[in-house]
Amino acid sequence: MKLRLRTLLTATAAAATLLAVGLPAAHAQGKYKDEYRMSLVLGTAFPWGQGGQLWADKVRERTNGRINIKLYPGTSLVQGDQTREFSAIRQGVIDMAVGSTINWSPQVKALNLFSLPFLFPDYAAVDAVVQGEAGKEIFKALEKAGVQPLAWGENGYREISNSKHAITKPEDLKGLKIRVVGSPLFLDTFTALGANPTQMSWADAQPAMASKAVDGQENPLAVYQAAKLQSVGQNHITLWGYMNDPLIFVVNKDVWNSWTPEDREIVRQAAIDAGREEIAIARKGLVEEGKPLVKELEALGVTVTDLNAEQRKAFAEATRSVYDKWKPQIGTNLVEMAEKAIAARKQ
Ligand code: X2X
Repeated sequence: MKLRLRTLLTATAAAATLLAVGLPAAHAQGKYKDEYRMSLVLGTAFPWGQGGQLWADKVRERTNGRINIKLYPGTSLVQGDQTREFSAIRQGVIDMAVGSTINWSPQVKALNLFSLPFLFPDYAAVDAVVQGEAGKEIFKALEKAGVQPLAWGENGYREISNSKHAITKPEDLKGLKIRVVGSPLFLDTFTALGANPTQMSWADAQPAMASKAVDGQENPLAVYQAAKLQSVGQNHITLWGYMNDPLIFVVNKDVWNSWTPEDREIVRQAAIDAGREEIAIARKGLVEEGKPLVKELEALGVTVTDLNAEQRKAFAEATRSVYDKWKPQIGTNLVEMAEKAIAARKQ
């Protein structure tokens, strides 16, 4: 009897061990949802939204429909409030997103790196940072903040436009009411330039331009073109390349953990592929000889001022105090990592 009980106990323990080994994976991989909600600020008329669509299509195709993603542009899952998007991803109101570093920078300090005025002289500098060590550090910061980062995309170099006059020197910005995204670094930059910055969401920005409640804004030329900002009086654009706004493909942590390792790998690779394609779309018309996109905007009657190196330097000098103030807040190590990658870039 004693022996039989022991045998039984041993067998039970063995079964329990087997279960325990098998269970974590089974537990972690929960039920798949019928639909996953992807948040975006800009829809498929823009490179940003096209990046989201490419990602969703590749995932659906490569998982044979196991993972079905629906796009929610206009940050509609957070009622258009871009700066609340990151918290909503973390909390699971949003399953996944292709988001701007600017919009998430209030929650993830490291993301302010990209808003440091005049850090990125050219696209090679952007690539050296996001695809290098600094990019990996930023992904670690995002993971620590509670989301799963997968790949980089790009909104683009943010150029300034306004309805009043051509801007060639910092003094030209004096007193201009400029709409900026809800991130404190932008208030510092535009205040340093003598402008009058005002924070509002993208949804509010367009009516504000139309009613002349604001004089200007800053966004990539591809955004200007698709949003037809010439039709809300933004007739002057200055190419100053003061910052580049990358996009990041992310997934909510619980959603990520609910997928099998194979599906996670499919979603990650699809994000990397979609990101690469999206970056090419975002740069289209700006990297070819003669910048065809600039020509297209000029053909609409828009004045495009391309700053020369010396003019650009005047803006960089006028905002140097902002760079110096924010460097320790972002993390001196991270900023120096980026500066070194930029200095060592292949051009
Ligand atoms: O609001 C903007 O300016 C936009 C669309 O570029 C971002 O979401 C950062």
